[in-house]
Amino acid sequence: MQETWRWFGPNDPISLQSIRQAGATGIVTSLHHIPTGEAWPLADVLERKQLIEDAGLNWAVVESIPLHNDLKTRTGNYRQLLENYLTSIRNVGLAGIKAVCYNFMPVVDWTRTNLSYTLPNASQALRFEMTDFAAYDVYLLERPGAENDYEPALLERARTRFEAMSETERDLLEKNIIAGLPGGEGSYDREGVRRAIAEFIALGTNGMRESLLHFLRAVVPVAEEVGVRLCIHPDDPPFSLFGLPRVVSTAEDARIILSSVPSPSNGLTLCAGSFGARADNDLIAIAREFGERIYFVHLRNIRRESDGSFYESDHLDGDNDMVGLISALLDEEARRTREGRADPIAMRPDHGHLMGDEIGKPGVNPGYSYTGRLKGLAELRGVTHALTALRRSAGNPAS
Ligand code: DNO
Repeated sequence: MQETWRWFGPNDPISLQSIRQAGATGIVTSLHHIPTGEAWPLADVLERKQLIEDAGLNWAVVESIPLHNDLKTRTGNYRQLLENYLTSIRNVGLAGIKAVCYNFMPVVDWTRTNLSYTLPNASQALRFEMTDFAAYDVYLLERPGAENDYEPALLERARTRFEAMSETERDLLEKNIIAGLPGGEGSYDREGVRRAIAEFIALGTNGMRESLLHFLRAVVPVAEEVGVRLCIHPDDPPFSLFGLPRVVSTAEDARIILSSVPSPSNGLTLCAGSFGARADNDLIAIAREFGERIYFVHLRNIRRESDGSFYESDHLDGDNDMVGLISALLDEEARRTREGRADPIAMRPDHGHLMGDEIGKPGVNPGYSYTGRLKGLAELRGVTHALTALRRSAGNPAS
C-alpha cells in the first residue's frame, strides 16, 4: 500500500515537509480554492502538483472534486455543471493524477455532533451522538415530520438533552452539523439547510440512485480516456440523516454502483470508519468482494453504540478488525502483483485524536491533527510490516 496523507493545500497548518517526515510518500488533496461546480483549470492542477513534487512527494489521489447539489438532484444548470466536472477530470488526467475520490451524500458531507469528545486519557475524538443529532433535527431545526423518524425513547432523551443545553451549546451543535467540516463541501445556515433537505427528500432514494448512475455513465467514459479512476466515498455516517435518502451506505449499494457501470474507472474508496459505523457492514467481506475496484482506503476505527452513536477510537482499537482488513487489502495487492499490475492501493490514516501540545492550538482541522494521524499511521504501518513479514517467512511473498 502506498502511505498517503491528506493535506488541505498551502493554507494547511501542516507542511509538506512534516508530512514527508511522517513517512508518507503520497499526498491526498484538492484545489480547495475553486468553488464547487467550477471547472478545474489545467494550469492550477499542474501548479499544485509541482508544489507537491518539489517537496519530494507525489499527488496520489484527488480528494475530492465535490459535486454541486444541482448535479446530484439534476436541477438548475446541471448540464453545465456536468460539463465542468468532465473538464476537471480531463485536466486531472492530463496532469497524470490517477485517482479521484468524490461522494454522493445529500446536503451535508461527513457529519459529527461533537468535535472534542474527551477520552479517558484527555485526548479528544470526533463523535456522532444520536441523541444530540435528534435534538437538533427535531427541536432546533424543527424539520417537518422529524419526530416520526426517531423511537419515542430516543425522542424523550433528545428533548431532555435539548432543554438542558445552553444557547452556546445549541449554537455549537448547529455549527458542527451544518456549517461544514474540513474537506466537506456543504455549508449552510438554518434556512438553507431546510431548503436543501426538502429538495433531496423530494428526489427520494430511486431518484438519488438514478442521478448517481446518470453521473457515472457520463463521467466514467471520460475518466477511462484520460486514465483516471473514480473512487466513490461511502456515506458518513452510513444511514439516513434528516430523513434523507442514502445510496452509498452498504455492500449492496456498492454492488449496484460498481455493477451498473462496469469499468475499472468506476471504483470505490473503502472508508473503514464510514462503512464500519454499521454493524451489518462486514468490512473484510467488502474488501474481498470489491477488492479489484478499490483504489483508495481510509483506515480509521470507531466504537459503535446501540442507538447508532459512535466515536472515533484509536486506529487499532475499535469495533473494526483493522488487522483483518489490512490483511485482505494485502491479499488484493498480491493478486494484482500476480497479474503483473503495479498499482498499490493508496491508504491514508483517516482522522486522528487531538493530543499532546496540539490541544488548544488554533487552526488545527478537526480530525486532521498532525500527532494523532502520525500515531495512527505508525500503528497501521506496523501492522502492514508485520503481516508482510509473516507472509514472507511463510514463503509466500506475494500472498
Ligand atoms: C472526511 C472525509 C470526507 C471525504 C468526502 C469525499 O473526513 O473522509 O469529507 O473527503 O466525503 O468526497
